[in-house]
Amino acid sequence: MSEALVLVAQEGAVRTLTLNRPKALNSFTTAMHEALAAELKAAEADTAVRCVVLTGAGRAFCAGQDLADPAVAPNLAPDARPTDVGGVIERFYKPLALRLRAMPVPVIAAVNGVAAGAGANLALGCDMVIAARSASFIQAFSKIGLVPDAGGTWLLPRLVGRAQALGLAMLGDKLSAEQAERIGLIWKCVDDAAFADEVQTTASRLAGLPTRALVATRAAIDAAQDLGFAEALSHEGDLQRRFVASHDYLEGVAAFMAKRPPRFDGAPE
Ligand code: T3D
Repeated sequence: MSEALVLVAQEGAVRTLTLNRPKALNSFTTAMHEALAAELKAAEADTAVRCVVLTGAGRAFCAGQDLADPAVAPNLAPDARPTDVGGVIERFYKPLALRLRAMPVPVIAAVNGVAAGAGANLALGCDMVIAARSASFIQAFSKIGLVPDAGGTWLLPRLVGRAQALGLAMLGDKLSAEQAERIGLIWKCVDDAAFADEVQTTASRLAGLPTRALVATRAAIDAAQDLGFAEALSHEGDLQRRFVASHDYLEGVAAFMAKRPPRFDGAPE
C-alpha cells in the first residue's frame, strides 16, 4: 500500500499534518491537495484539536506546485491547448488559502526546510511561522514566468511592505530563515536542534489558550487592514462585548484574582 500523502499525528490537543512527498520536496499534486483538504476538514470538525501544525517530511517544507503534474505541466505539442492553471488555482490553492485563514483553531507552519513558490505562501498564510535555521523561503514564480500565487500578492506586502515584497517576488532569490525573521516575514527562526521542541512547545501553549479569542484576534487583525482607526476601535468594542460573555473570560479573570494558572476550554461563548 502506498504511503499517505499527508501524515497525521495527535499529541494532546495538537494535530500535526505532514506533507509527505519528500522525493519531490513535498510539491503539490492534485492528490496531495485533496489529502490536505480532507485532513484540514477533519481537524476543523474535531473538538479535541485546539492547534494545527503544518510541516513537511524530509528536507523540504514544500516546493509549491509539482511542475511535472499532468494537471499543470505545460503541454509542448504544437496543437496543444494551454493547461488550465487558473482552474487549478481556483480549485485547489484558493480554497486551501481561504481554509487556513478561517480555521477554528490557530495554525502554525513549522518550516523544516525549503519553502518555495506556493509552498512559501502556504506557510505565510498560517497564523505563525516557525522556521528551522537551515530552512529558506523562495518566491520561485518569476523563475518560471509566473506571478506569486497562493495568496503571495496579498500576504507579502502586508507582512514586509511593498519594497521587500517586490524585491522578493521579482528576483525570486532564496531568503534564509534568519533573514526572513529579521525582515518580519516570519515569527521565529530557531536552531535546527531546537526546532521540534520549539514547535511543540508553542503549539501546546496555543492549544491551552482561549481558542475562540485567538481565532477572533486573527480575524480582527485581518479585517483591520481594510478599516479606518475609528472603525477598528468600534470593531474591537463589539468583539469585547461578545467575549466578556465567554467561559474563557470568566475563567481568565477568576484565575488572575486567585493567582492560579487559567484553564481555558476554548468553548463557544
Ligand atoms: O503551475 C501552476 O499550476 C500554477 C501554480 C503555481 C504554484 C507554484 O508553486 S509555481 C512554483 C513551483 N515551484 C518551483 O518553481 C520550485 C521548483 N524547485 C526548485 O526551485 C528547487 O527544487 C528548490 C530550490 C526548491 C530546491 O532545490 P534543491 O537543489 O535543494 O533540490 P532539487 O535537486 O532541485 O530538487 C530535488 C528533487 O525534487 C528533484 O527531483 P530529482 O531530480 O531528485 O528526481 C526535483 O526535480 C524535485 N522537485 C523540486 N521541486 C519540484 C520538484 N519536482 C516537481 N515540482 C517541483 N516544484
